[in-house]
Amino acid sequence: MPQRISLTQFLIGEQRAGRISADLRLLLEVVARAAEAIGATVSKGALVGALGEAGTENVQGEAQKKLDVIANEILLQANEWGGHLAAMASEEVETVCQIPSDYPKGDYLLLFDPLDGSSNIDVNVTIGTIFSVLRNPQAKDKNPTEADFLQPGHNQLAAGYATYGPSTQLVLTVGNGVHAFTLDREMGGFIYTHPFMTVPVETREYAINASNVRYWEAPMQRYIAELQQGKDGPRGSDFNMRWIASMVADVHRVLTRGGIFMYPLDEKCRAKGGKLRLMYEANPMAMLIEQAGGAATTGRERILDIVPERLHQRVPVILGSRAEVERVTAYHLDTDA
Ligand code: AHM
Ligand code: MG
Repeated sequence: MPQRISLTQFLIGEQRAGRISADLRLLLEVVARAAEAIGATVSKGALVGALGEAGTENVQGEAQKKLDVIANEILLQANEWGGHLAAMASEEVETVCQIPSDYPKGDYLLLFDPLDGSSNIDVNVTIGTIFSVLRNPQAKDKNPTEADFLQPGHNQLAAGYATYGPSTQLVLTVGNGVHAFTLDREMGGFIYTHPFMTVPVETREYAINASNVRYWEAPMQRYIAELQQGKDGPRGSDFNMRWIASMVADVHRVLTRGGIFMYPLDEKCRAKGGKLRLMYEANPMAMLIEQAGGAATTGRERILDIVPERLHQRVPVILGSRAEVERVTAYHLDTDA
């Protein structure tokens, strides 16, 4: 039998290679343990009363599901006492989540979407947790402010997600490729199963919520119309479409077998800047995709170069196989010119 490498062993290797500090290793272990706990609750579902509405709204005016609230609590509680974090930020919380004063503070800022794909919770379809790690630019004795979080995505020290699907997987980058780990539900703990994941440059598969077609901008309408014409159109080839409506699950497919994932700007979300959130959805996914050899843009600029203005800022997202992302970007730049 091949030797099983645990997440802990992998992270110790990264630490010995000088790619992560001891505190960042602890942080990633704690996030993994929180994901394990969230995954356990997700898999029990109705048995533990975890499905359905929470009856509350988050800061973005979205109705919260019970699992949004549970996952957020698990992540906050798991990460507040270890001494590795300066502060946290969550999709479910309006402003910075400070470390309680009884605990020591560390050098890192952790951002997360505790439960991504909320619309899929009650229908037993894959959902996940997305996270991003930044360095705290402030002195340790100060409480970080929102401004300390507003760093471009290329500053991320680590990024990843967990998927709660047929198996629970943790997908991670610390800037040296993308690595995935599968949870051993019986023995406990994540096992290293997918080293150096790569996104093929070419693809014949795309993911977009096509019900928004009439709200898209012209370059996006042109791109999708060409794909839909398949063999008979200018691309001369048939394309396949998938849309799970859980970004984690759609991006996981792109990381596994290639593809292009798009939540572009449209007339419905223009006032907000887009649908997906920059700091805890777009940035970590963009870092993963770039680390796997793919590309990630808004259609007009590289996602990782955006200087954030707000914690909950939204952006258009186009990511995946490089050749297709470059084509979509070229269509946008053509139209703008
Ligand atoms: P959420 O974080 O509240 O679940 O929202 C983000 C999700 C993404 O996972 C997914 O790509 C998108 O929203 C789906 O949107 P739509 O329902 O418009 O297709
Ligand atoms: Mg989300």
